[in-house]
Parts: sequence; structure tokens; C-alpha cells
Amino acid sequence: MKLIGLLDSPYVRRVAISAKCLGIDLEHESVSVFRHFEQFQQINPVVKAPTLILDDGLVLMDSTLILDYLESACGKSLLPAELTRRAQALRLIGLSLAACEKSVQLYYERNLRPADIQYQPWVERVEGQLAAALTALEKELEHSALPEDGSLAQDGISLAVAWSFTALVVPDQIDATRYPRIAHYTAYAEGTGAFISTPMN
Ligand SMILES: N[C@@H](CCC(=O)N[C@@H](CS)C(=O)NCC(=O)O)C(=O)O
Repeated sequence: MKLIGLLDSPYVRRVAISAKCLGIDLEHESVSVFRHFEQFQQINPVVKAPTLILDDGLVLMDSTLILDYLESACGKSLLPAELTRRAQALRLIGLSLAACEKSVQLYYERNLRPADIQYQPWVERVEGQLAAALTALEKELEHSALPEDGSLAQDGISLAVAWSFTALVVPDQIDATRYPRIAHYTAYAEGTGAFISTPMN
């Protein structure tokens, strides 16, 4: 199976790290949705990263759906089976993915749209949504900390990937003093083998 996309995408990175945690050996091709648009189109006309090419040639997209496939394929999971703990993990993952989406939107707004046609009310809306997602994540960690015993699960992977990505592309939006638990957990996750061997750039 081949994973397509750059590791500076939080969605590609969460798939690559999760695959390592699941013991799945994915081939990886760093194709950019911007710099290599036409090459990407040849693989997936929709040009979405991550894209996963299965061994039979079928093309999947969307990180969560790709992870669903990978987990089914290997018969392991990075989510808890018990319902209450699973719901808690899904909440953290949902908030983390929302943070990724809002950071991506801000990055695109700042870097793709000409400055003179930027729409400030939209920018402020997205900034508020990003802050809301991070605030909720911080509160969840205050209520229940993630384990830092060498293990990684999907909630922690998604959370750390989201924070590192936000710090990379819109650093003005994050303040480690406002979100100390997220920053602390991310430092732990970024120090694990799966993260170290899957750098953003
Ligand atoms: N919900 C999707 C989001 C994927 C996504 O938006 N990826 C970005 C790269 S970070 C992308 O493909 N951008 C190109 C585009 O949307 O045109 C996922 O979880 O995979």
C-alpha cells in the first residue's frame, strides 16, 4: 500500500504515524497538493492528501477513512473498545481534527488569497473556532490526562499532530501558556519513536 502526500499535512502525518503504531509498513510518496498538482491528479483526480493506493489499485482518501481501512486490514485498533472510553477518545479526535481544519483554513487564507481580498470577518470566525477547539482540548486533558508511558493511541496522535501543525503554520494562534497540557502532551508524543521517524519536514 502506498501513502501519498506530504508529512507537513497533519492528516497525512496522523495516518503515517498510526500505520507505524499498528505495525503496517506503508510505502510513502511525498507528492504535494500544490507544487505537484498535476502529478497528484494522475493518482487521485480529487487531489486530496492523504490518498492511499491499495495493493489492488483502489484509491482511498480522507485520513479517518484510511485509518478505518488500515485498522480493519490488520485487525488492531488505536481506539479503545469500551464505549465510554471510546466516546472520550472520539471527542478528543474530533476536536483535534477541527483544530487541524481551522489551521489549514487560516494558512490557506493567509498564503493563497491575495491580501487585498482577505475577508476579515471570516478570518476572525476561523480564529475563534480554532481557539474554541484548543480550549476544549485543554479542558479535556485537565479532566483526564493522556498516558505518557511510551504508548500512543489515536486520540493522542491526533492531538499532538494538530498542535505541532498549528505551531508550524499559524504560530501566532497558539500560546503554550494558555494550553499547557496540550503543549506538554505534544512534547511527549513528539519524543516517541513513531513521531521522531515521521517528521513534519
Ligand atoms: N478531512 C480530510 C482533510 C484532508 C485535507 O484537507 N488535506 C489537505 C492537505 S492538509 C488537502 O488535501 N488540501 C488540498 C485541497 O483540499 O485542495 C482528511 O482527514 O484527510
